[in-house]
Amino acid sequence: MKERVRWIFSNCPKDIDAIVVMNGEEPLLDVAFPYVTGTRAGLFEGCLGVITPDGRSVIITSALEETSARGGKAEVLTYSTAQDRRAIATDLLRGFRRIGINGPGIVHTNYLEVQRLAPSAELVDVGEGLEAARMIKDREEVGRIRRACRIASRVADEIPGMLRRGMKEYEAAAELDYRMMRMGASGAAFGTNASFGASSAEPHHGAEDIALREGDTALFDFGCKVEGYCSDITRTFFLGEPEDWQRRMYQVVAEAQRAALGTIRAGANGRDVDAAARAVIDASEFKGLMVHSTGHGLGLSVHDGGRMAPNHDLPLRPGMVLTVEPGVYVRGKGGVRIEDDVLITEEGYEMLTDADRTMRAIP
Ligand SMILES: [Mn+2]
Repeated sequence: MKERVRWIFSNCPKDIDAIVVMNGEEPLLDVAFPYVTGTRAGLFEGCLGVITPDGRSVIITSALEETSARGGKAEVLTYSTAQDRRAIATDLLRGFRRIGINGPGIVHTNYLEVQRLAPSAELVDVGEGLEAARMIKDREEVGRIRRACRIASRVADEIPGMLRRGMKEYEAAAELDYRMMRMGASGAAFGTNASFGASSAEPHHGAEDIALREGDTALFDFGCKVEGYCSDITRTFFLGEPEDWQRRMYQVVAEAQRAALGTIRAGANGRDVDAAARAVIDASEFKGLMVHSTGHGLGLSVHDGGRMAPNHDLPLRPGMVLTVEPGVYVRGKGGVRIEDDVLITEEGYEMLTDADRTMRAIP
C-alpha cells in the first residue's frame, strides 16, 4: 500500500500534505476511496480515507464498517459518535496546509465537511493526479481485471447457445448478468446492453422490451466486476444467415479492430490507434459511421480515464488497460461493434478478453 500511496503523490502537485477521499451515499461512491485505502468491500458512506506522502493510509470509520475496513490495507481508526469522529479527523488533519480532494468524486456536502474538519487548510483538487495514477495499473489491479475479463469472455462464448427467436432484450441481459455472477463476479460493471435489430445501431442502447427476430443483428456490450475492477466486452451475432451488408459490416469492423491492435504498444499514441481503426472504416462503404472513439481506460470504473480518440493526446504506457472497440452503425437497420480489453506492455499488448470474435450466424 505504501507503494500505491507514493505513486499517487508522485502524480499530484508536490506541495500537497495529504489527500482526503470521502464517499457520498450510494450510488455516489467515489472509486478513489478503495483506490487510496486498498479496501475491497464496504460502502464507507461519510467515512474519511486519508493518505500522506510518507506512504501512510488511514480510514476513519464507524463500528458498522470496521470489519470491512480491517480487511483492507489501511490503518483503521474507529469512532462511536459524531463528536468522536470529528475529534479523530481534526486531530489527523491538524497541521496540513494543502489538502488534496478528488473534485470529480466528492459530493458538495462532503467537501464542506473536509473544510470544517481542517479549517486552516487550503483544499486543492487533485482529481487529475488521481486519474493519472489510476491509469497505470499495478500487478494486483491487473490480476482483478484479468479475472473480470475471463468471466465476461466465457459468458460471451455462451451467447450463441443462449439466444432464442422471440427472446426479449431484457431477458438476454438478465441472463448475461446471472451467468457472470454465477462465475464469481460481484455484479455487472454497468447496465448490460443487449440490442436486437435496429437497437444495435444505437451504441448505448440498454435492454428493452424488444424481441429477437430472424435477420437481426444482435449486439451485446457488457462486463462484470471482480473485487471492484471492471471488464468491458462487446460481441455481435446475426440471427439466421446475414445479408451481404451485414456480413460486410462485420468484416470491416473486424479489420478495423485488427488495424487498431496492430498499432498498440508502449510509446504509441491513442489518437494514432484511433486513426488506424477509423481509416479502415472510412475507406469502406460505411464511411463516417463510427460515431465514437476507439477505446477508453478501464479499471475501478468503466471509463477509467484516457480515451483513444481523434485529436486526443494519450501516450500509451505499460500498465494501462484500454478497450479497443471500433463499430459501425447503420441507423434504423443495425450495427456491429467488436470490443476487447488490452493491457499495454513494453512490446505491444496483452489481450485480456479472449472470447471468440469470428463472425457467427445463429442458425
Ligand atoms: Mn463496452
